[in-house]
Amino acid sequence: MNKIKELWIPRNTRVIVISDIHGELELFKDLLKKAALSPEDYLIINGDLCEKGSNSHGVVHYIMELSATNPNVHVTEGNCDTLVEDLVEENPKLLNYLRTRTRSIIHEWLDQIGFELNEDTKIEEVKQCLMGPYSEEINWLMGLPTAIETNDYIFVHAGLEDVEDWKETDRIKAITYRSFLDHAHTADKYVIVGHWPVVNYSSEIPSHNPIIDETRKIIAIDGGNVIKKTGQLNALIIDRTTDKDTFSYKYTDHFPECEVLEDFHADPVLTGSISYPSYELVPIRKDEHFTLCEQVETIHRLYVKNEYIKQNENGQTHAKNDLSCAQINVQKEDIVSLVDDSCSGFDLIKKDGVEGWIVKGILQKVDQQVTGKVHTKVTSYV
Ligand SMILES: [Mn+2]
Repeated sequence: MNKIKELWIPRNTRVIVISDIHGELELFKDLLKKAALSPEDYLIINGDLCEKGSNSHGVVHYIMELSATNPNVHVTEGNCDTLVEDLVEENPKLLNYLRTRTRSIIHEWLDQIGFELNEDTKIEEVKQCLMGPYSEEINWLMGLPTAIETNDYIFVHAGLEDVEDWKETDRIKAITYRSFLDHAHTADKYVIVGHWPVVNYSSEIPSHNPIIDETRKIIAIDGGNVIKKTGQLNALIIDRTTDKDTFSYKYTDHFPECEVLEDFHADPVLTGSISYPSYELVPIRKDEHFTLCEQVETIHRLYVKNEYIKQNENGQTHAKNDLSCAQINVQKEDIVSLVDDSCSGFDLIKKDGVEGWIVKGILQKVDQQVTGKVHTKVTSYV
């Protein structure tokens, strides 16, 4: 890759890292409030600002503003942000992409200028009508670095190749690498990536929280926002004190918050999760609320919530979705997010980014205005 930006980040400062915003402007703004971003903090946006969510243009604009007005805001490119390159290079494949995806920054731009795509539209026409009004955004996106190297960290959207000099990593691989935590790299610094939802790495109770792997020197932060039904937008917070760095995180999602009214003790037999693409199941025993199943691909035995099991026309049994098969402990006065209260006997919740079932009837919705879900005072950005 040849677009590597060098950056020196001093000690006694905070670094906030957010990736994979995917057009979710309101979640992003809420997250900056939750992380209490101040102008002295460094803010790194680690790729995939646009596509898949409802307001890609809004996110790109907001971050362009932030980086123009604060020298501590830095952005890397993600695979979804390179779409504008296909436009500029008049790649006809972009039209196929636009015909199958409804949510794209290109669709938003075309809507804004009242241009309708039809079967005869040529890529040259699309380019011609967008380059005038949106040249500033297009040039900004195309100028983003692939990686940012600081004194202690490397920020890159998806990963690095395991080659002698990490800077030789192929640019496309750097922004599309799958499952980077299962690989290795040769850099002598922590590599911080997004792109691959961390819940895909969960083996027991599914968690959407950042994973810090001290041995491999990798931090994976993609909470699966937009991509996973139960995902979230994560902010990794690096506190740089005089002698060491410590890590913490905050997240936002679209689920309503509830207060727990009494303790619930999870049945430890109910653990594990189902995730794409291992949906095929063989039912063994059906109980009132859960069915003991064998997951065909992994031969794991899992208790799957009855409402999430379906049969296809060939009589095969499948899970409907990615899903937690775990129960989790909660205590009176915990604040949790309610993911699904439509099933019998149990509600699906997230507690501190971890997803599982608790018995029905012990949650009370929190009035978010009154309790001040987002209570942190923010100084300059939002
Ligand atoms: Mn990506």
